[in-house]
Amino acid sequence: MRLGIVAYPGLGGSGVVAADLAHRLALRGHAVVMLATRRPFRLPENSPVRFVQVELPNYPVFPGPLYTLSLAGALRRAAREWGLEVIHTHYAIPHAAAAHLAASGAALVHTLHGTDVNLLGLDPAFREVTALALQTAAGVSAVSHSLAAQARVVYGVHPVVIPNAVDPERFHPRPYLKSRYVEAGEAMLLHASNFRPIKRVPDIVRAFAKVVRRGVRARLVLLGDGPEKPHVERTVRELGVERHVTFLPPTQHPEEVIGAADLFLLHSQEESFGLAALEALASGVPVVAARVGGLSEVVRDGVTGRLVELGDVEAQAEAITALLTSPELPRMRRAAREDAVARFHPDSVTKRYEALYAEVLFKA
Ligand code: GMT
Repeated sequence: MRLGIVAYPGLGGSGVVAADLAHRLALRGHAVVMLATRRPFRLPENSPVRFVQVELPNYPVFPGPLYTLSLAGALRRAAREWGLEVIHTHYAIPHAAAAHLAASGAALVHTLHGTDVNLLGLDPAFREVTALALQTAAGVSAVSHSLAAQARVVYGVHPVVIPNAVDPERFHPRPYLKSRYVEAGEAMLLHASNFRPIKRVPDIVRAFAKVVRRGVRARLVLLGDGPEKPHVERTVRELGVERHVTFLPPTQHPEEVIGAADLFLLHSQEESFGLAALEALASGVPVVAARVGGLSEVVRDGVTGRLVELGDVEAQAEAITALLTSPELPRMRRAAREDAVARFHPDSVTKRYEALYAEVLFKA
């Protein structure tokens, strides 16, 4: 097939999912063009995917760069030049509307990722036009059942659920790297994200401080960067746990940090899927997280991790302490990896997207 894939190129999960998918599809023999404002950081240098840069021309008469319009133009040109049969966008706002506007003749498939439904999708500035684009598309998918249910309410569409995938060859246990990050005898607790307010990273620091106060020897490694980082640093200082916390900048090789951890922590306000949690599970690292959105579809409570109520920092601290001291931890680590590999293997997920493309082309 000749496929065009659209995504945000940054650190966000939707861009990672799109770039990984584009690369796997190209390796399976499809002609794949990826369109974004810059080369997605997760697209390998030697990838057979062709990259087309979406320019952002700005003129004094505009209130700002017109991303939607330039993307629509780039899609129309790419569809003509490469004979695209399917255009597949990741993150609906504004990608679904831009693809609709391009009227390129390719079948349109849109994958919903999270805040494009339950946050920005609620904004009257975006909702109606995005709903129109989704309702008239050939196919819509969502990364979890929880998000699909929200999309039915917000946009009046019935997405097929295709979960995100994790590469088990890349994300696997790496306990031999633990000494890079923590001292001997310390447990390594990891959180990785883009430090946006929705991630509630200060709550993770609060739970961690309670764990330390219980006398557990542990280090919290915070991997990533984003707007909330100053707030997180302040919380670390206020709780007096500076000596026990390490900040790491974003890396091209998160697998080397994730695979070394003992537990992965999340306390997001909303999480349609939780790609980082899945990467942890595949790395044999159980997850302790707030029970929100699609996380209960990724983490099996009591089997591959523990889920606590949102905002219950005390319960999260208790769950962390109990797991670190439990003889069950090695069994949970094995279960985490086995479950991630069995349910979220890239081969099966890629085949599900191929089946969706085949279905929309058949209907066209
Ligand atoms: O929706 C967002 O907030 C951004 C998006 C992204 O681009 O990172 O994240 C969402 O998509 C990821 C990939 O499908 C999911 O793993 C994240 O759970 C989801 N984020 C939220 O729902 C907050």
